Amino acid sequence: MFGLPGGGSSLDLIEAAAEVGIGFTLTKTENAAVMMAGALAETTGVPGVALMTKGPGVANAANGVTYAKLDRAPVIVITDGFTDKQLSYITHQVFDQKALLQPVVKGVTRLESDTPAAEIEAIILLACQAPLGPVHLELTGEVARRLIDPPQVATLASSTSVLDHVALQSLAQQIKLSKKPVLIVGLEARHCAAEVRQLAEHLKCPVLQTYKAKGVISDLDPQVVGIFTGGIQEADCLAHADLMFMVGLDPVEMILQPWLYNKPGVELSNATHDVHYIKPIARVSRDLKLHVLALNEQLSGYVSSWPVEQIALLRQDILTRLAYPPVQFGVAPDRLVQLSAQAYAEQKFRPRMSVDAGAHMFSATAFFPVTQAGDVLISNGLATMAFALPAAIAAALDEPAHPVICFTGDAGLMMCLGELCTAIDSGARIVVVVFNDSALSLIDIKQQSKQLPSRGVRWGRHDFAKAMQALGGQGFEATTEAQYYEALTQALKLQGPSLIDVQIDPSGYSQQLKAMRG
Ligand SMILES: Cc1ncc(C[n+]2csc(CCOP(=O)(O)OP(=O)(O)O)c2C)c(N)n1
Repeated sequence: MFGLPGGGSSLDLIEAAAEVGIGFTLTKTENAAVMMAGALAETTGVPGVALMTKGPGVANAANGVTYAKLDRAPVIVITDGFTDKQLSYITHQVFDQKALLQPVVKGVTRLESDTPAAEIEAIILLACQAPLGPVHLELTGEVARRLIDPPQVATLASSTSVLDHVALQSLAQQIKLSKKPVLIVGLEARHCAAEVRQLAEHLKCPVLQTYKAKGVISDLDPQVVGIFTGGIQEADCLAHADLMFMVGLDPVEMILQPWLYNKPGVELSNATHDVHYIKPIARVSRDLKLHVLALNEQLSGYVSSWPVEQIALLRQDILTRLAYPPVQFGVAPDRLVQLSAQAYAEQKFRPRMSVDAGAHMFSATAFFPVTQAGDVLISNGLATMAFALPAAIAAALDEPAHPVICFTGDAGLMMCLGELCTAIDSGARIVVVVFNDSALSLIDIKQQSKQLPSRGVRWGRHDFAKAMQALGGQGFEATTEAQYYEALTQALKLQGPSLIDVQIDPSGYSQQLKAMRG
């Protein structure tokens, strides 16, 4: 459980959780608490819990809850509330909390019925139905302290899976007819990675994965060509294909631009979405894992006709195009990320990363290979800043043996700087790597491309290494590749958190953006 308690139901909940062995991590903002609960849910598949006070606590959590909605994270958001009696005389901190969160939660409940255990069960099930997302539990102190008969043993009734034979057969048929399919893997596939890996092995075709799906099929696998965003970077690969085969892809994962590809598609997913870029010629929209398993059987004997060398060339070509141009000072973002991957390999750590919103994200997602599903934490659906640090902390606390590298811009870090204290207090094994370019670079390059004067997007240099040291953590500074590698090598040996402030020359970002999105 993550959160920032108030005086109502929060304290009772923390106490009750402790009694059954559920730990509580105190965060510095409610926004970060929901992000941490969501990040944990994204990596483990188990719903996360975030708790907070009423009024300002709820209002401050709204961005985090919106992340959980658009990034498909099942989170139980427990807020304090007012009783009807209190509402008859109190106006201080009062607003319609349920209405504030209503557009971004899948449901709300107050545990006021005679069967609160059933209410809890129903709300958790709702969070775990595709598309996964947050639910709101508004709990007054009075209701939290209510004594009830012990509930029957809660059994979360999972819905029974049913194979859609007809639709699956028509989908398999389309694949068998195609010579050069491309497998496009999306976020839902993180929870059936083994089955999707088997599928890729059958098809022997190029694989594109969304940011969140990176690692479903290991980036070290030669079939993995790169990232799928709906941008220009994957266009070459798709130009040579005759079928787009989308597995677990959620349209929320694609960038804000019209669909570029004039190719037929087939789709396997857990949920349908009212707004989508493409109308597949064959589709199954439920029980992804079951259908991937069944499809694997149907496809035995089928192999695509992609030459291995062509796949390798496509992969190399994307990396070449995304390379950062030469820098005038500091460290180039792509080199920074490549050196990070090298240090992980050298120390034999499983590569795990979180990344924030901003221009630094281009290199972080392209040049840091991961090998397991869930090892890239990124807010993509909402694409909110101030996500990478809380997400890294949650993932590190869950699996302390493998440090998490947190790639963040300086603005994104400043938006959640207090969470460095959470990392220090909780001993989270993370390395925060600050791409320090003293600018909102992603916005700066848009301003430049409009040929506007530089206004409102830059600031003086802040020293985040010293800030980390002042807070009681380990802070390093790097202005060269050698300094960075040395600092990271030391940082990865620590059992707790550290931060490396790296000087970045942002002049190459616009070229990289063009290579990615067109
Ligand atoms: C909460 C939030 N506010 C604003 C934005 C819009 N936005 C996206 S990236 C960005 C700039 C980020 O700057 P920084 O963290 O320094 O990263 P850089 O682009 O410099 O790599 C902004 C303002 C956002 N995505 N999320």
